[in-house]
Amino acid sequence: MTFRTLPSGPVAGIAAGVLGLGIAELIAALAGGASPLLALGDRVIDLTPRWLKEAAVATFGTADKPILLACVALVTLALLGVAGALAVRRLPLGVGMLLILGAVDIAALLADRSGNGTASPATGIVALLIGLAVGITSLVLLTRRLRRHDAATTVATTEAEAPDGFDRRRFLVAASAVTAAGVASGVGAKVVTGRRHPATKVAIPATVSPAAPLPAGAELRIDGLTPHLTSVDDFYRIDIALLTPRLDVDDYRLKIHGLVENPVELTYQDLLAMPLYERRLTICCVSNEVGGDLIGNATWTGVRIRDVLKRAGLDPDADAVKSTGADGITIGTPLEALTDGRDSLLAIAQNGEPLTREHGFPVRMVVPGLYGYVSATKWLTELEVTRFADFRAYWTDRGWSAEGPIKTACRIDIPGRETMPGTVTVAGVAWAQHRGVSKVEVRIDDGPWQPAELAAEDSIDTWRQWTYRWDATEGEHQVQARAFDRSGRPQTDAEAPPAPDGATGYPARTVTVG
Ligand SMILES: Nc1nc2c(c(=O)[nH]1)N[C@H]1C(S)=C(S)[C@@H](COP(=O)(O)O)O[C@H]1N2
Ligand SMILES: [Mo]
Repeated sequence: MTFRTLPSGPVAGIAAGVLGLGIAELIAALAGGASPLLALGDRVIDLTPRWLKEAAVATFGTADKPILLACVALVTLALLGVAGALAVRRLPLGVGMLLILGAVDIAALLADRSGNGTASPATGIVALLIGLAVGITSLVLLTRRLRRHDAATTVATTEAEAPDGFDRRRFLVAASAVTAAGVASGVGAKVVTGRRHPATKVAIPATVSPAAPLPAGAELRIDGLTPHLTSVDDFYRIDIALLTPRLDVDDYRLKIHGLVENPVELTYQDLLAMPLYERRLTICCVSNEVGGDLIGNATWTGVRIRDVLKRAGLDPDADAVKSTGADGITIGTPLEALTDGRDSLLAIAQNGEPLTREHGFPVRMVVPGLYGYVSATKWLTELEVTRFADFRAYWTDRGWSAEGPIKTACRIDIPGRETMPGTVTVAGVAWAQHRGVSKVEVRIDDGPWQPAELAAEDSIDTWRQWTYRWDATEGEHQVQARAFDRSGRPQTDAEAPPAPDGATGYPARTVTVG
């Protein structure tokens, strides 16, 4: 089917819809409203069942969001096409369909969690209503001649079937112009939002407590082995933000409220003026599969969360902190993990540089020993001191455990699936955050478990490299590993998926030697 033979009804529907959406986006952007399109995308993310989300992440990795947006766009275009086809037959049907699509988007805007920090859902709804009016008007006008002769030809779709007085060329010119105007408005909206949030340069003041120097022997420098420190570029990224929030340090506010003696509001400057601590911490995603790479170790600089909570004064009844990110996420963290003396930080820098937007600029939480979904809130805007019994967080609402201590685990980095016979270096990383790794063992096929050599311990809050010399003989072999924490407990061999509180099982690799 070429453009010339495209059925006119759907073409009219799509053109009118694109213009309506483009206008809605542009008005929302100019007036500081929430984006109707992104609200829809957010809603789809939030309503996606867990199994489908896991399958999507497994298949597409971190490209899951662009792919989701493309799917939402395709489905929307298809529905607009149907609206156009209906409008040719009976106008009220086509208009009704646009109204239904508009209502769905209004519902999404009302439920919107993101608003990208500052955007107003109400303004987004007004923008959408104006866009809807423009879209309906365009649909009426574009299909007018197609409908006028409806009686003569029941379904006017292609040129051959077109009614008298219908100039297909003129129609296509009009439809293209309408579509182009819609696309131009959408591009304009993007430019406006980009302008409003210029990247801000910030300088990180000196810390009162720099990270301890890395012990000699903590970095084994083995080819193919994960480095002890993860660069920001290589650091995994997981979040529900369709559009990475852009927060401005000049109007940044962190609210601390709830079960406190006096609620506090801190600016970015207030945070910078507090004592800054620098620590290496390994953070990990609960969705990490056995052997997976959703884990990274960085140097974080920030304010201690307990110092901030002390300013507000804690109510003894509290047992949790519910934190909120500008993408609308809510995360529940045991109060104990924030006050028991471990290095829980409101981080402002990663590896010595201000946080990148992807990793939570300007302020995020990092908590030793807890999976990210219960502790590592990025784009942090709010800390509510509360009780676990009194709230549900984003992920706990979706079936994940309310508490998420990181499970003892390890990963085999090398060798790959094929190697030469002889002495082969087996190596990887092991972690048991806030308990510490005391031992890693390796097993070849059904042989005995053998101790691996451990790199020097950086701290109990970071992962630890390990290595093992294997006399590999020709053939196919299975290499397995397991880690022990400082209490002497090995990681469990019971295989479990990531949901609801972290995957378990020994990492294993089949290696062909020859
Ligand atoms: N605002 C916000 N913070 C968030 C999330 C999120 O979706 N939104 N995801 C959490 C999860 S599940 C993890 S594993 C870590 C990942 O942090 P990173 O992307 O910097 O590696 O961020 C946590 N903080
Ligand atoms: Mo995560």
